[in-house]
Amino acid sequence: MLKKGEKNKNALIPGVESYREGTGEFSLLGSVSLLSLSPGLEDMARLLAAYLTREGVTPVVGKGDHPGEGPAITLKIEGKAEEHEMGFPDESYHLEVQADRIALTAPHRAGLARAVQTLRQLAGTGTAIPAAEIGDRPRLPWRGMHLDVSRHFFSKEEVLRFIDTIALFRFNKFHFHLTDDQGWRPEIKKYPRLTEVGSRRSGTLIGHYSDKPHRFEDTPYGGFYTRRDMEEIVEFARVREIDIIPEIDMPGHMQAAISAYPELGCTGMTLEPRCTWGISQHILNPQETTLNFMRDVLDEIMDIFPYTFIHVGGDEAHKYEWEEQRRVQDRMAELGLESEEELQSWFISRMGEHVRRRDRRMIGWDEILEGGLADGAIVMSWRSEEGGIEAARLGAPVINCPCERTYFDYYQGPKEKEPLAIGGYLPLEKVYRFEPVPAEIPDSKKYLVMGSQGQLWSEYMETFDRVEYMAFPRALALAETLWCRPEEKDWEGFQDRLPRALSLLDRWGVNYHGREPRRG
Ligand code: TNX
Repeated sequence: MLKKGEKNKNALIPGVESYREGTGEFSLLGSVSLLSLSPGLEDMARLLAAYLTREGVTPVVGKGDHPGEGPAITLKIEGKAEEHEMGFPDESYHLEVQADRIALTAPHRAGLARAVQTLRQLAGTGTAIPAAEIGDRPRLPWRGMHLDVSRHFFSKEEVLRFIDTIALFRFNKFHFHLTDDQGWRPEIKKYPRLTEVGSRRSGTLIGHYSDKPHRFEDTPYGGFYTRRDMEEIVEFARVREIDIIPEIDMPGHMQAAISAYPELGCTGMTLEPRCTWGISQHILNPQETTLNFMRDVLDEIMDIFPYTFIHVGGDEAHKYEWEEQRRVQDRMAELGLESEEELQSWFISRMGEHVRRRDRRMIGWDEILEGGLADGAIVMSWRSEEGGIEAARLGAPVINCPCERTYFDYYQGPKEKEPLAIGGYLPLEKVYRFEPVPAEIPDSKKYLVMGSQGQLWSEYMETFDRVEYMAFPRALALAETLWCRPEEKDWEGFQDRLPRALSLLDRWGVNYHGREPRRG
């Protein structure tokens, strides 16, 4: 990691742990052979080849244990992977650039995937890469970005593009917020009405939710992902060693599903997917048929998304309907539960058991602590850091993503100069200075904090261009905060490196805050 005052020659974001300058440079003009020296790396070699082609290099992809004449780039699994106490793969890597060779080595594919992205950054800044030796590894294993595709829908192509952009900054988790009151996005074969009815709303709020009276744009709005789309997204992320965390938000935030299948709700009322923002008061009923329905949904989701972590939401569930409905009160009595919070906790616990049966782990927003934390659950602390501190005290793993530091739907500049956003104020420096492991957690429990992630709630992000505008460069600050150890972080150095990183975004056609308007 380059220290303050150094020239930040490599301009990498996140900064790397060690960088030693060599002599000479590897030219990016002309042809280069690209060799995978270990089995099973062909996909990664092809990915790197595609990146380099964009930089004007002509890569010839091959296999074998020994590069021939001429410049070559090699990929190899090498060394003993370190065991992580939470079971995450070793993401360390080594990258050596010489005049006619670039060697990428890592003990695990995950590290090699990070090395590929570091090389993608190095290649994107000129016609040659200066000789150097890089040794690198992340501080924290959970470095994520979240995207809400319910409030506004983003196409498969846009989602792929987003994953490819966050990969560039060595993120390794993509939290896919697939369902909410305003639209159900994943196709579920067993329950086709979820997308037939639940993916389309009749209109959308104009302006801010707090502007009264509410005005609506009456054009129907919708979109969903077919199973094939989701499989393609999974494959795209797999090559880049990014895990996708699908979220099916329950028992609140379910108005779109209840619109499609009214029997899931408490009142039997005919509903439509919600056209405005804010929180719906409609909630799932806690009958066994509803639980089975959700188990079926989770089964299909787990068939599509092969990763360990499954998110079941649990946030902001208004419990009025539970309080008012005789049927629900009877159910509570039958289950021996004393409060609606306990009922929510019971509901979430049933989902947790289901997920565990398939050897997966359940994540929920911090509200899942209320009424008792489900066994084995992981807590995503968003309202503040308190939920995370409490969860760690209970011995539960934590993703620490408090809104005041990680909500990229907040304003990033003076309100008068920015396009409409939800509110709040989260400038770049405040993201950079975020310490993801709360000091209040005793040292012996700090390992439970797996990391953090940036949230992109899309109420006020009508287009994908706006998503990128809100995400970048704040995601770069977060990436460095999660990758580098606190003593390696350096706000001035980060700012020096930023223009080069932004020029990479320009090269890849990614929008960001502070970008010069496109000409012509
Ligand atoms: C709270 S964060 C929500 C979302 C909203 C967001 C807006 C969380 C778990 N729930 O439903 O989109 O605030 O910032």
